Amino acid sequence: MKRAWLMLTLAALNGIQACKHSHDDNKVWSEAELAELNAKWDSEWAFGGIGSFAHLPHVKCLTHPSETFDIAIVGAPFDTAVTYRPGARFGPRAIRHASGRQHSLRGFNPRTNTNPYQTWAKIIDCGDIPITPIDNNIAQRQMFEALTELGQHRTASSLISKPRLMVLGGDHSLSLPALRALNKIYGHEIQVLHFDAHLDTWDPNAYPAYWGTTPFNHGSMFWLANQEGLLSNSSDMPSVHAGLRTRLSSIADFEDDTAQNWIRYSASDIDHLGTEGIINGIMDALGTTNPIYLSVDIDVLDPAFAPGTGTPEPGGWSTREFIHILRGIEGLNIVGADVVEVSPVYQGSGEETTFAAAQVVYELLTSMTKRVLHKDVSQGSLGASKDEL
Ligand SMILES: *[C@@H]1O[C@H](CO)[C@@H](O)[C@H](O)[C@H]1NC(C)=O
Ligand SMILES: [Mn+2]
Repeated sequence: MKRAWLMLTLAALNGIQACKHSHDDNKVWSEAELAELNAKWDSEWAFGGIGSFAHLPHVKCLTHPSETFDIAIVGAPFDTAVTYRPGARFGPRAIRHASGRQHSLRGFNPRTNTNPYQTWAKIIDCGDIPITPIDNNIAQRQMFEALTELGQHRTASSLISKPRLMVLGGDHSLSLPALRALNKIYGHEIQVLHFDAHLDTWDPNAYPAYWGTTPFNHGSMFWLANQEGLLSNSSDMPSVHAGLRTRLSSIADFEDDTAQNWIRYSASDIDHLGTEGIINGIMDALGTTNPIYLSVDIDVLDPAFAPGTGTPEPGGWSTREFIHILRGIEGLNIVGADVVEVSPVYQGSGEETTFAAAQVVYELLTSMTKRVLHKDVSQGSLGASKDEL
């Protein structure tokens, strides 16, 4: 008996000793030990990790109001305002997935000689706005309130006074709550640069309306934005569409669009103006100081390059041509941007659409971070005021 008891006791003691190999709650980890853990385990392969955009740190910023950042990646998985193929609610996840090969350690962009993930700007992935797929009135409020909140977080850098928002859509209607949020944050109307096959300035009242109209949809949000006074009406502060090629109801659609203070570049303008002509036209219209909201509907690309979208239109730009144009407009003062209408279920198994969308985001982040660096160098000051409205 005694012997058995002794053995049990020894076994128990052994057990206690074995426990010593697991973490002691009171252990204080030295800097060196933590550094070693980081060196061993902190890296992520392109195909690994939980799946934030470009492996950036993820914080649920909406529940962490004191989190600081200079650029927030935020998903708006919403697609119940579309008129044709749905599915863009799956866009943010799929774009993040495709962004896996972007990494701060391999993010250097030779066109600017900068790595957008290693500049003055703290870029984080704020996650998704939880948006109801059931009720678009509630959905609009959720997007507006969330983007207003995010756009008022404190910045990490003193180079800018308000953080930039980079929204992953989602259908295109989300640009309206985004513009409302910017209007609330800056207290001023704004200009939009809009890449799209479609105008999206359609007056919802111009259509048969026996059953009533639903102005909040992905083809009328810029019409609503104009009605609400969110966009500038002044002729020296127009907004610009580029990449257009949609069929119209009649030429009156263009007249309505012009009356809403838009300038238009069609997809085929690239054939006679070239990418440089389009770039110059955009820069002449928008300048380098006015705050700009940049909205990229992925259907601006030809369906050969981006079939994963809700309303594809043949005859668009190639991904390479579009990226060249984006690089040419890097001088714009982009205060917010979106990449929308990415509907992964319709893309090919090579995931070309989401790779294109992730690359567009990377180019925009490059331009947003390079611009302030450049301003810093050229003006020799870190003043934020010129960068704001
Ligand atoms: C621009 O014009 C529209 C239509 O007349 C109007 O509703 C809107 O408030 C105007 N915007 C501004 C900023 O004044
Ligand atoms: Mn659109």
